[in-house]
Amino acid sequence: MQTISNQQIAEMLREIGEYLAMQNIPFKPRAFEKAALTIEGLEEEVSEIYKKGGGGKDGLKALKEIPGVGASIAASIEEAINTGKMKDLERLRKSTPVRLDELSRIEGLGPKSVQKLYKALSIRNLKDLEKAARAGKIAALPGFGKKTEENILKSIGFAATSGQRFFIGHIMPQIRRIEERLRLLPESKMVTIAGSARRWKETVGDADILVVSQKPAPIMRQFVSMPEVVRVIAHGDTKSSVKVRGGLNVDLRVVPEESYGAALAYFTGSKDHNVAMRQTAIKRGWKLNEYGLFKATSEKGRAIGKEKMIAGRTEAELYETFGMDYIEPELRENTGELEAARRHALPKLVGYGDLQGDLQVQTDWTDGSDSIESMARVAMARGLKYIAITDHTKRLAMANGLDEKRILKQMAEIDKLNKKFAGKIKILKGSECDILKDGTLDLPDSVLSKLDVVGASVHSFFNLPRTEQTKRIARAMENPNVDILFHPTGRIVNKRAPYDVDVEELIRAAKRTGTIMEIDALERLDLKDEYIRKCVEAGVRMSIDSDAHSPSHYSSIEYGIAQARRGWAEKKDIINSWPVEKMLKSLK
Ligand code: DGT
Ligand code: CA
Ligand code: CA
Ligand code: ZN
Repeated sequence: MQTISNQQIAEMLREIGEYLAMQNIPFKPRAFEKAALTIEGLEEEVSEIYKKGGGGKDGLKALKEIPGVGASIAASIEEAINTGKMKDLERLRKSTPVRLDELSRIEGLGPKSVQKLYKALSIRNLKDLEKAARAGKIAALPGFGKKTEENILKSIGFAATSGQRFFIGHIMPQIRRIEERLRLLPESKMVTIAGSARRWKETVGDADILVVSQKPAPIMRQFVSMPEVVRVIAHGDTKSSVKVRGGLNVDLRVVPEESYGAALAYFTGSKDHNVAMRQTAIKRGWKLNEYGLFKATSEKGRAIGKEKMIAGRTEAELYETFGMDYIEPELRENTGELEAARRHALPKLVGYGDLQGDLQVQTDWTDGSDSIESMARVAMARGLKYIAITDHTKRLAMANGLDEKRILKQMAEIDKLNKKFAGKIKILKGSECDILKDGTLDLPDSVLSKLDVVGASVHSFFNLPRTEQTKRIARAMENPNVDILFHPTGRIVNKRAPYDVDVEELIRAAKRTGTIMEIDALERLDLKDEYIRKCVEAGVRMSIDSDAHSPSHYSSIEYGIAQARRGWAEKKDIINSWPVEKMLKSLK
């Protein structure tokens, strides 16, 4: 049986939903989108859920227990697990000769505009689209215009340059499964993910895995014959390389235990960090490589051509021999971490278990999949002490955004739930309030002032000129009711470039106004690491939020924390690592 990833299943479901939306079928598209949202965030593989359920009829039943998955979607998922395909999707693809998977990656092109483009200009794929845009044909279409055409061309450029690397949030589960597979082999003594994935870089080019073993041959054999392997690129004695389903390349190295630390340091990188470490070694007359740290031995001051290994069994030992503190992988980018380690001045990074709350959570009051209560229960089960319910506001009509009346109703419901959950989890009243074009907000201050946590965010006018965009957002931050600037730059990793904005000016505005800057973990990683570090340096505080639209999305928190660590953030910088009272007091 092939193993199909959650991501692949989610993409298929989403594509079906988009085809249905193109045909103007009501409600159903939303159901597919919701199921896709849930599945891509699940920690357990759907194929495992099916298998564990017993496959067949019982497996199908297990699938139906996944929230948002009804009988017909479950049947499609079962098909995908068994055959790698969904008949409904194949049929839709055939009957609509448009490459929706390609075209809907272009920012601003929804299923309906794709259909218009097909009818008017016979645009079927990205190539057609680019040609038409370059010829100025799209600008001439009613409802499109010059601006849209420019954006399409910009977006095509972005898609072309960002396609080759994998978003860490999508690829990490697959890398971990391979790691787990290798760990189960009796010949492997230790297994560690290295490379950019260990550094939690936002995108990963290929996966690097290190195994300690005295018997590399059987490990190599089993590695190249894993079920997910689609191509063996190299099969050596201690080094192999494969391509797995979904397109990721995985490099495996087997090393002896005495070189483990040196090998891990080397293959963790980054390359720039390694080069700087090696130069430090050379300055001291040592030699550093993936086998260890060596010193030339001498007799009576003359080198005798032999080298003595002085460190390399563990990374800690390696850094210690250099007189440095241990450098966490997230910091190894040669951006000052070596000096800081020498001066014993490295930050004490916020830890993966340090978050007590989540300040951006959506529910079925708007475009989330689940009720406030079930989002709270799942948060509780994950060990969170508080969450802020931050549904969208009315300008986002597509997401059924809340107006004044509905948000007041929601607040009353939260009061009720808080009585029920007293002492277990605190539900905060919040909002993800739209920032309008002029920097004013989508809800009146009289309502915002009643909430515990107000996040403000940009969901429109992405293409304002830089100074105007910056002013607009800064104006929203000046509002005394705005506590957090949600996803400050609007980017989505690998999918959407940030809007043109002066982030340093926003950081200054945050400092001046006491606004918290968000690290939005779900798909966005916005702020990104370099801006997080600027916030840390400026003394601007941040929150790390899941932006969950379904319970499974809480798992994104891990990637948000990783990004914060890459930005040198400590607990003191992250307000939702604090107890709820202290966190609330720190808001405006
Ligand atoms: P990626 O795969 O592009 O996301 O980034 P990495 O960092 O995983 O890079 P990769 O897979 O090419 O190599 C893994 C590690 O091996 C890298 O982080 C550092 C080390 N490495 C690779 N090539 C070199 C090199 O030419 N010099 C040094 N010093 N280290 C290297
Ligand atoms: Ca790599
Ligand atoms: Ca590699
Ligand atoms: Zn949003």
